[in-house]
Amino acid sequence: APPPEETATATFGMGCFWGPDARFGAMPGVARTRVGYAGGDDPEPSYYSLGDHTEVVQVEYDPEELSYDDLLDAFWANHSPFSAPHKRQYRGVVLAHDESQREAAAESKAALEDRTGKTVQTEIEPLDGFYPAEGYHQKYELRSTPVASDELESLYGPAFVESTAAARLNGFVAGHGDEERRRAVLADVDLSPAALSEVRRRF
Ligand code: MHO
Repeated sequence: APPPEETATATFGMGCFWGPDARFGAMPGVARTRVGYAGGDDPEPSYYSLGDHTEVVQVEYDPEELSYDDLLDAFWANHSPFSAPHKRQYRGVVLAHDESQREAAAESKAALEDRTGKTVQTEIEPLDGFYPAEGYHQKYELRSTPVASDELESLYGPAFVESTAAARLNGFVAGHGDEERRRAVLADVDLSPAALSEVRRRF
C-alpha cells in the first residue's frame, strides 16, 4: 500500500526506545517511525552524552486510519506510568506537538488516575526539538535479521529506516503484529527468499 499523503506525528518517551520503535512500527496506520532524543535543553545529545534528554520514539501515522487516542492507549499500556524513572533517559513522557495533543494526553492521564486511584508519574510537555539517534539505534530489532536489513538498505538506501516496510518488519521480528498482517506485508516487500525465511524464523 502507498504511504498516506498526509501524516500526523506523535512523540513519546517510554523507556529504552528500541521496544516502542518495534511496537508502533507493527501497528496498521503507522507510516514511519524513528528514535531519538528529546525533552531536554542540551544542544547536541548523543547516546553516550545524553545531557538532560530522554530516549523517545517518533511515530508518523495516517490520521484516517489511526487516531492520536489509539496511540495514547498503546503508550499507556507499554511503559510504567506509576513508577518514578531511575534515570531521566528512561522517563515516561508525552511530548505534545500541539495543544490538541496536549489536551488529549492530559485527559487520558487523568482518566488513568481515576480508574486506578494511583498517581501517574508520566509527564506531559510540549515538544521542543527532536534529535535523531545514531543509525545503529534505528530499527534496532530489524538489525538482528541482517540479511533482510541489508537488503532493505540496498533497496531504499540509507533512508531505509524511514520506510514503512522497515517499520513493519522491525515490529514483526520483535514479535508484534498478527499472522495475517505479516503475510500481507511479506507478500508485498521485495526481499529474497533467504531474507524472507530469516525474518519468518522469528515468529
Ligand atoms: N542498556 C539497555 C537499553 C538500551 S536502550 C537503547 C540495553 O543495552 O539493553 O537504552
